Amino acid sequence: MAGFIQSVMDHAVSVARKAGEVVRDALRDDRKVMTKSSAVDLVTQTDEKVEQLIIQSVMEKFPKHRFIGEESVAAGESCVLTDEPTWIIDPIDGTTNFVHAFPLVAISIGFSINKQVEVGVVYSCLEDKMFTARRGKGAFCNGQPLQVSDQTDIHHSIISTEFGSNRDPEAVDKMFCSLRNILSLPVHGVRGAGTAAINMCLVASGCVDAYYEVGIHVWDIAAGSLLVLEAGGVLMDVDGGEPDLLSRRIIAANNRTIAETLVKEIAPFRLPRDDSSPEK
Ligand code: LIP
Repeated sequence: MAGFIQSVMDHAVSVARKAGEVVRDALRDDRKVMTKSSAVDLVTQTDEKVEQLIIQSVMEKFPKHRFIGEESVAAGESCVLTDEPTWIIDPIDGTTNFVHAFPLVAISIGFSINKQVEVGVVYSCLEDKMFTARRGKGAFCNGQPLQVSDQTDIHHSIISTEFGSNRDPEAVDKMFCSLRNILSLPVHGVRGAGTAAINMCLVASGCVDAYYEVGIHVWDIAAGSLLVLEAGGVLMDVDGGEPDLLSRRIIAANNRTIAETLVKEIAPFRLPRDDSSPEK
């Protein structure tokens, strides 16, 4: 099993690096921007091209494995996580950043068996930072070990979050209520990388003490969730319960003290789960 997991990790790193070259090349071209669920939920042909590159490459080596890919789901494929070996892919995490040439763009590849993430790879391709984790084997950036911060005082912390593409007035009110509550604690600062995966890498790296978001999808956070855990951090639902990668809500923190403090300040709202059947 260990050899198999390592071969998955090696392949994920190799294909993420190839995908990063495609993304960097595409930045030099005009990017045809399309929209999905709303006028601010962006997708480009590069997102679709990179996802197909990754899926085709994996299928050649692991023909029986399953996939959950952001753009495949957007095209109508189901988003159901089974016990089968499954690659959970966000071809470009930070698509809005990519469209605007904002320099934080990641390829995020998680791999799960029995619904547990065993490998996480996040390639911040404009920084050339390869974040990797295998369950039980630690988390690394370009081969250097990662460790979350040891901060336990929320008043001395930096928190990251994103506002996503949801512009529903009630959702926006909840997001800003959470932000106001957290800023007023006070905290040292709030940041947003524009990509869930890189926000989680920053937690794993110890330079952000916690990241939370309501609205993300499993492909945004599968790889980053393992990076945070393997760097010594914790995952929690925004209501303090057990984390659920398909629930569209997450807190990824350096420790439970910081996470539980955020739970008290976040105004949660519910969204259809990633694996909920589309309304008829
Ligand atoms: C993005 C996430 C981010 C969220 C954005 C978007 P994408 O992923 O990384 O956390 O706020 O709405 O979902 O769409 O760039 O792959």
